[in-house]
Amino acid sequence: HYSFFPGQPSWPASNRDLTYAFYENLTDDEKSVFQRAFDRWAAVTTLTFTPASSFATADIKIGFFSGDHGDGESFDGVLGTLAHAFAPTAGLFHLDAAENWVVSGDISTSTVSTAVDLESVAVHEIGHLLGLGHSSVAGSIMYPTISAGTRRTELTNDDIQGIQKLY
Ligand code: TQI
Ligand code: ZN
Ligand code: ZN
Repeated sequence: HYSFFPGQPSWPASNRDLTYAFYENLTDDEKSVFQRAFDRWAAVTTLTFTPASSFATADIKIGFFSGDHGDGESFDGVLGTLAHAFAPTAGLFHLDAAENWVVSGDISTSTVSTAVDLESVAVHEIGHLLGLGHSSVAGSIMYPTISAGTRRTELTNDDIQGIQKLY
């Protein structure tokens, strides 16, 4: 079953058209992975996600960081922690720059044993950004573990029921 953060924080009804921006320049392929991940949640809620006109005013800030990057949650190199995102309305989504991120193409044919599918992680972390905690339903987007080398990007009924309680 789905869960929420303590106190069930969510984005307020006055701000359901959320904007996002990146700490650094990303390739168009990378940017489209994040937009696709946002679109999956937008499809089942009243939320919208649009690139921000300026970084400073963005609701959601996304970037790649290494090791200790100043928020008390250090990254740990290849595998282990892949990414983290904070509960609403912090809007911070950080990815471990040390991972062998698969941006496009088929992770199941990757020859890199430590490959991690960027879109799968993005869909999961956006769930956290929007207020979902972990789910006990194996195979759901918000299940806390994923098998290495797999892709998991489709919301399940459990993810949809959870997010629709919030939005
Ligand atoms: N990062 C953890 C996660 O996002 C960080 C974390 C642990 C966390 N407990 C939390 C974040 C509670 C919010 C609330 O779950 S991770 C997966 C999965 C990670 C793991 O790097 O371990 C995915 C990131 F589910 F596949 F194991 C993304 Cl998809
Ligand atoms: Zn961080
Ligand atoms: Zn998680």
